[in-house]
Amino acid sequence: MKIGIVLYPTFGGSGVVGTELGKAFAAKGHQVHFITYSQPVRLGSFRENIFYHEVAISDYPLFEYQPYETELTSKMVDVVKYEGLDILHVHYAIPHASAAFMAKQILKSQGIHIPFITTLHGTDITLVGKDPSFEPVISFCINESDAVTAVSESLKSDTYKLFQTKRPIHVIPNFIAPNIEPSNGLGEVRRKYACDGEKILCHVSNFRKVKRVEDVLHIFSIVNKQVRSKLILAGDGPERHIIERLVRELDLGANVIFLGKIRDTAHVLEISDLFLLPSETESFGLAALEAMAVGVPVISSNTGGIPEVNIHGVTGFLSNVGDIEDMASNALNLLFNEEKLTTFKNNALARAHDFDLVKILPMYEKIYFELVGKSE
Ligand code: GMT
Repeated sequence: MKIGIVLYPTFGGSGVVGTELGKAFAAKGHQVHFITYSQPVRLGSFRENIFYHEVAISDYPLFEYQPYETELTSKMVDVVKYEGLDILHVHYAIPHASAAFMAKQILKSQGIHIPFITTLHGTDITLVGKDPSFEPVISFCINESDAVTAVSESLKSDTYKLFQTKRPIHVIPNFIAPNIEPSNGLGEVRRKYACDGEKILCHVSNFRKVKRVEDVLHIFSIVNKQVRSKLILAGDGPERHIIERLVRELDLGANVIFLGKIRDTAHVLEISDLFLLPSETESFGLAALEAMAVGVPVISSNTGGIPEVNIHGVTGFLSNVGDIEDMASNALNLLFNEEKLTTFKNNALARAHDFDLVKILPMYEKIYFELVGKSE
C-alpha cells in the first residue's frame, strides 16, 4: 500500500506517534510518504520505503500570516497524484484534517479517489479544538473523514462531548516502538547526573502550561527534603523561563538538571527511578508510557487518558490534578521502599508491553485496508 502521513514534525507526541507508525509500515513493506514542513524529529536516517515531501512555505509580503493549510493541501494533491498514494493518514485535526478534506475534493474533481483517516491526539480536541473559533471546522472534518481514531477512550468521550458528531470513533492506543537500543554502562551515565545512593526523578514535556511543570518542581522540592535526589527535566517550551526562576526561588539549582530538547529520551528515562507527569489534561500520556517501557514507575495526575496507561498502585500512582502533597507522598512511598520500587519497576515494564507496536499496528492496518478496498 502507498500511505501518505501528515503530521507535526516536532517533539510532540502526535508527531512521534505518526512518525513511528510510518517507520513501522515501511518496515512491513508499505511505501510511506511523509508530508510536512520539516523533517520529523524521530525519522532518523535513510530507510527503505520512506519518502519525505517538504511543504515549502512561501513568504509573499501580502500575507501577514502564511497560508500553510493551502500549501499543505496543494502538496497533498501533488503527492497523491504523482506518487499514486492509496490513502492519507493525518495526525492532529487542525489543520491536517481540513487540508485532507480539501485535497480529497480537488482530487475528486480530477477523477481520483483518496480516502483519509484522521487520528485525534488530544490538544486538537481538549484545548485548541474546543475554542469556538475552531469548532465548526473540526466537527465538519471529523464527520467528513473516512475513518476517525482517538488515542484513548477518554479522548473519544471528550470528542463526543465537545463536538457535533455521532460518527464512530475507533480507539487505538499509542504504542511503544521497539527501537530502544539498550545502552551500555548505565551506571556510569547515571553517576554523571547523580551521586551513588541518590535517586533520580525525571520529567519530559514540551513545557506548556498544560503540563504543570511547576507542580513537578514542588513535588521534587518535598521529596528532595527527605531523600537525596536529583530531578532531570528534558524538553523545552514556553514555560521554561518560569520554571528556571522557580528552581532558583526554591533553592533547587544544585539538584535540578535541564537537558533541553533531546531527540531520544529513552536513555534519560533508563537512568531514572521515577517519572513525574502531573498534567492538567492528557489524552494519553505517551511520555509516561515511554518511561514505563524502560521500567520507570509513574507518579501522575488522574486526568484524561492517563488512568488507561498508568495503573494506580501497580505501575505508579494517580492523584487529583494539583495535589502535589499526595504526589510527593506517593513518590516517597516508593523511594523509601527499595523492594516496592523494584516491584513497581517490573510492573511498569510488563504493563508497557500491552502497548507493543505489534499489537497496535494491525488495528491501523485493518482500517487502511477497509478504506482502500472501498471505492466511493
Ligand atoms: O502533549 C502535548 O502537548 C503534545 C500533544 C501532541 O499532539 O503532540 O500530545 C497529545 O498527543 C499525544 C500523542 O497521542 C498524547 O500522548 C498526549 O497525551 C496528548 N497531549 C495532551 O492531551 C495534552
